[in-house]
Amino acid sequence: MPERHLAYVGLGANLDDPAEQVEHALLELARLPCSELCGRSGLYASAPAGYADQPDYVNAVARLATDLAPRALLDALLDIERRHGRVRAFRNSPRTLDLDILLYDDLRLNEPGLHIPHPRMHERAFVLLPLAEIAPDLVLPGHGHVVDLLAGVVRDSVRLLAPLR
Ligand code: PH2
Ligand code: MG
Ligand code: MG
Repeated sequence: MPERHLAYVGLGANLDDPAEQVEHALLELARLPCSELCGRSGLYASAPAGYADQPDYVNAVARLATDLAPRALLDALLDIERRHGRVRAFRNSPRTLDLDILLYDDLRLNEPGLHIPHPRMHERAFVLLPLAEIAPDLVLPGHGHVVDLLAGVVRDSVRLLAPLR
């Protein structure tokens, strides 16, 4: 039997009803083959990082138990993005849906198109806040505890939009 892995996925959207895009993507993550959605954060509203002239984002983080290898998981996430009409116009351009593998067990991987941990997650409040909500004790390989990282980032542009009930 294949081994189960624990992966964290970052979700982001800022076009075409972003909250709905993210909620629907969470349903699709729950339907991934050989995988189980075993945690999710609430929805967070955040100011755009990297390219300012675009709408605010909705962000969330999901936890997956999965038998999929990192590359197979990435392909499945790109498929979901395509189904949401994702268009890649330029770096950090607005999007209907972005799904990023943040962490995969304690793996460190750098391959074309696949960098784990996600190279900028440790400095992004819109990732760290939802991640700390569902996994406060988590350690990012090479960077330390989520809660410590969170203490070092500016987080006033991120707010909880829709807590889980
Ligand atoms: N994603 C980016 C660039 N900037 N800003 C926010 N607030 N949220 C995001 O998900 C985001 C971003 C590139 O993936
Ligand atoms: Mg991203
Ligand atoms: Mg991405």
